[in-house]
This record gives sequence, structure tokens and C-alpha cells, in this order.
Amino acid sequence: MSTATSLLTSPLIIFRSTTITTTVPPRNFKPRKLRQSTPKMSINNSPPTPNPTQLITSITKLLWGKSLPPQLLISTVRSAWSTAWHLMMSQLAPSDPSGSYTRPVSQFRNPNHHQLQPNALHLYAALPCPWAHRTLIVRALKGLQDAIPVSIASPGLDGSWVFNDSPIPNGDKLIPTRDKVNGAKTVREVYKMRRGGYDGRCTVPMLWDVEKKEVVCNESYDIIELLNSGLNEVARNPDLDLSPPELKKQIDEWNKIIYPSINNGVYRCGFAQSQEAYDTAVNELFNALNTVDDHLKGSRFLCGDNLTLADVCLFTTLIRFDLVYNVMFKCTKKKVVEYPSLHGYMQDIYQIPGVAETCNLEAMMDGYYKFLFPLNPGNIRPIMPSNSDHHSLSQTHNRESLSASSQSVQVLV
Ligand SMILES: N[C@@H](CCC(=O)N[C@@H](CS)C(=O)NCC(=O)O)C(=O)O
Repeated sequence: MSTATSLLTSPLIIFRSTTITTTVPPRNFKPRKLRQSTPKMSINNSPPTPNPTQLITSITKLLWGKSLPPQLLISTVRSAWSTAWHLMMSQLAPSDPSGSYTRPVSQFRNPNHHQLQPNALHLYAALPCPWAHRTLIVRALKGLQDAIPVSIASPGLDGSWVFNDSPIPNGDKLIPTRDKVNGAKTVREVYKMRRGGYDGRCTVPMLWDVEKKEVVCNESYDIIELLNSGLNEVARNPDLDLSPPELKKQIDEWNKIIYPSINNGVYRCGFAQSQEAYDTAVNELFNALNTVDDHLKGSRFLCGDNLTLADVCLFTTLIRFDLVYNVMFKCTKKKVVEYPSLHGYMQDIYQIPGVAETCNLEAMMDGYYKFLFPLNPGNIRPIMPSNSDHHSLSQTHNRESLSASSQSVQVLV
């Protein structure tokens, strides 16, 4: 019997949790009688497996009676939690000496568009992840759903991406799936199947070559560029160009603001390991949101009347903002819904045919509040803010009045 099990089932614990309050059992203590009056916990009479909370509760009862002195409880938990948090963050969210989060670089970049076999590609994605979400949106807008099948991983309790067999339907929305090509149980297993193996970070999104059994790319921006222009021969919507040559410079300029200060900016707030690092990140984030909101007062999308890759990248952060980042990553200065233009802009993109199906709001919230590191140790998912739910995102926004033509994105669905 393990120490934990013996502590929970020993007569001493039963004795302490009933009526006698001295710390040592009396000399004439008869465990058998007490055992008989204790309700049975399991049908097969095997001792119940204790969980860590029960164990700690039992130990504190054993040592201090009903409860731990509050000062001792608070100082013990404070130093234990703070040590665990620093250890966890330093390993999982690398930072520079000032405590600012530094995102690790992707290992598989710049796929050669000409050397790819479009029919051999498979996309690995996950619904909570904003980077994977970009790829799901561009895949839908370009009409690549049949040509590029997708396997959708779910977050696992150990921080890895896992494949689940039994997804619960959620209307038309994408839901988690099994691994449809490799039958793997985890995304890590897929990465390891490549020739030469792999020991690095196993991130989504990841584009996989089914025939060569090789990772083609695991950097979301490279993947969306490829989906946008590299696979037109198999796309149902080849004429849609989300990065046309004449807008490329503007797109790059927006990306230079959006990526560091907004897309990665929310993570820099949430993963900051010092007050100073957080203050810098949060100010940059809200300055950038103000800039974008101001611009969108007079422009339907970032680069005028046409949706571009820069909008896709901004959208996947905006849609998670009030649901998650505002609360969990301390991006508290304002919500998206409070900005004059950003909310309507988000509704506009959400309502483009094919986009809403990629937005599983429940899966996004679960992914962060229940699984993303132990940043929310109680695992309680806050209620969905009513201004950010499907109903609100589907309301009229009148943003088409800002553009010359009311239909700016021609999507075949
Ligand atoms: N720079 C990458 C970032 C991808 C990324 O960080 N994905 C996260 C999910 S949101 C992930 O898979 N993390 C798993 C890990 O770091 O082990 C991209 O844009 O594709």
C-alpha cells in the first residue's frame, strides 16, 4: 500500500475525522469498531485511490485538527504556488532576462511551393490555437477542404496535443477528430514518424506530406501563404487572392504591427514573468489596438475593400480576446466590444461564408481555461460574454457601407 493510500485508510485518519480531537489515539483505541461504523467506499472493498486534495486535507486534519491556521496556509501556499509557477513558466514560456516572453522559432519553414504534391498534403490543427485557426480560415476561403484534409487535435492534460475518437457535434462548427492519416494518438507521435525523427516542440498548425511522411511546414504564416497561392490547381476558389502583389507592402506593414504587439502581444501579457515585462507588453498591445481601430473607422478591412492575410491574422486574436485574453492573460484595459470599429470588423469577417464554421468558441474557451498550462488551476471556465457569442457575432454590422462594392470576398462554398 502506498503512503498516500495508507494515510487515507488508516484507523488514525478515520479516528481524527470523526469526533475525537486529541492528536494521539487513546491507549484503549479499538480500530475495528470504528471501521464497522464507517460507510463502505467501494463495492469491491479495495481501498479508494486518494486524490492529492484529499490527501493534503487528511494530512492537515491529522496535524492541526479541522483546518490549518490561516497565516500558515496562506504563506505555505503562496511560496509553493509561486515556486511552481516560476519553474513552470521558465521551462514552458521562455523569457529574456527582463521577464519578457520570447516565443521559440518554428523548426520547419519556407516550404518550396514547386516541390509539393498538392494531393499528398494533410493539415494538423487544433481549435483553441490562434495560429492554427489562421490556416483553417484560409483553407475554407480558398475552398481547399476536399484537397487538404484536416485532423483536429484536442488539448491534453499534460500540455500536449492529443487525438480523441469521440467528438461531440457542435452544429456546423469544426470539432476535434482522430488522426485521419497516421492513426497517431498525439501530435508528437506524428512528428516522430518523420524520417530522422524529431525531438523539438510539437506545435500546431503542421502541414504533413502523407507520401514522404515528412513535416512540410509548422509555421502558420508560411502555411497560409502556401494555401493562398501555392495550391490553386486544387482549390475551389483559385481566383481569391488574399495577398495580391499590389497589397503585399501594406500587408507586410500591418503584420509588423499586428504580430509582435497583438498576436504575440496577448501572449507577452499572459506569459510575462515580471511586472515591467507585463507593463511593456500591455501598453504595446492597447496602443496597437487603438491604431488598428482608428484605421478601421474609414476602411472596411486593413488594406481597403479586400480581405487579406493581415485581416485573417488579426481576426484570430480578436475573436479570442474577450473570451480569453481579456481575463486569463490580463489584457484588461478594454474589451474588443468596447472599440467603435473592431467589434463590427470582427462580425464582418465572422460572417464571410466558411469562417464561422472554423470558430468553435466553446473549444477555444476550454482550451485556455481548462488545459493551457496550469494557469487556471481551478479549471473553471468563465461564462461566455454575451457580446462575443455566436448570436452577437452574427448581427448586422453595416461595415459594407465602407467599401465600394458590398461583396468584397467572393467565396464559393
Ligand atoms: N509560430 C508558430 C506558433 C505555433 C504554436 O505556438 N502553437 C501552439 C498552440 S497555440 C502549440 O502547438 N504549442 C505546443 C508546444 O509548444 O509544445 C506558428 O505561428 O505556427
